Amino acid sequence: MTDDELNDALDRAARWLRAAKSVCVLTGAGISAESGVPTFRASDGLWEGHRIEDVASPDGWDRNPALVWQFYNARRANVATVKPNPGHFALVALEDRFGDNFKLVTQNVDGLHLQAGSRRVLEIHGSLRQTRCTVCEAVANRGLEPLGDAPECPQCHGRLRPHIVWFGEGLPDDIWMEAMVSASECDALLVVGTSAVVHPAASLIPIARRKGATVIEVNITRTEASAYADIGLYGPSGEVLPKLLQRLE
Ligand code: BV8
Repeated sequence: MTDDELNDALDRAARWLRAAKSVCVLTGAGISAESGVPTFRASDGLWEGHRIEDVASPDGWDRNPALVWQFYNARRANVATVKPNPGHFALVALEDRFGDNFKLVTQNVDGLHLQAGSRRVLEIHGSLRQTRCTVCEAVANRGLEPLGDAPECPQCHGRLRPHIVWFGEGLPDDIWMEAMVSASECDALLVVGTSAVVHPAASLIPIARRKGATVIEVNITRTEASAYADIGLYGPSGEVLPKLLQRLE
């Protein structure tokens, strides 16, 4: 996208956002790329030669729970070394502008939105910081401390698993319902750094569009979401989102 095309698209996006009463944002791995968190696409969906669906799934867990913990401990260790980037902070400023008429729905489990200061956040796929006991179901926030590849529940000594939604698992009903309500009631939906391939998260885009929301895509390339986008802002979100907020201010 040329600078002129981007500037024109930024002007149009800012106009829509100024007219909007409520805003919903859907983010994916791309918003954390500039912080140093690998995306799923970038690794061709592979981790150490394993298809991510194989380590991030109930079957993978049943087959080899230690391997699954190695996968998540590697990501926890990576996230412990990174910081939110200007893209995350721009969304904090957007939230300040819309207050309770704002919701940030993220597919990311890295916790960088909360770390940046976002408050109205729905982590629909869970968080790397949380564990769940496979026996007593206790959910605990363990931060990013190293956990080893067979951590036990401090209460019942049951085996702990990451409190994360794996492929083949349903999203928590309450969080998913809140996400669908936000997408169906917003005037503008920002779709940032997602390939929009994974469901049901990707279905929030046509839901918002069908309800008349303006869809604004921010990505370094076109995606499955582009067909629903009224405006495409193609560039790194860490550069494009601050420019969008500047235009709003
Ligand atoms: C379920 C947690 C049933 C784990 C994740 C309908 C159609 C097709 C398939 C399905 C369907 N319904 C269900 C399925 C199956 C499956 C699915 O969607 N498969 C896909 C692969 C086709 N869905 C499920 O299994 C879901 N569960 O259906 O259960 C059920 C229902 C009820 C009751 C019981 C059971 C669960 C899905 C959630 C799985 N968990 N994460 C973990 O993280 O380890 S999904 C995980 O992958 C992420 O959270 C995220 O959602 C997804 C990755 O997508 P992105 O975040 O978009 O990342 P990606 O790398 O793909 O793209 C990055 C983008 O950023 C790119 O576009 C790139 O261009 C851009 N980018 C890069 N750099 C930048 C940038 N953009 C801007 N700036 C930059 N600098």
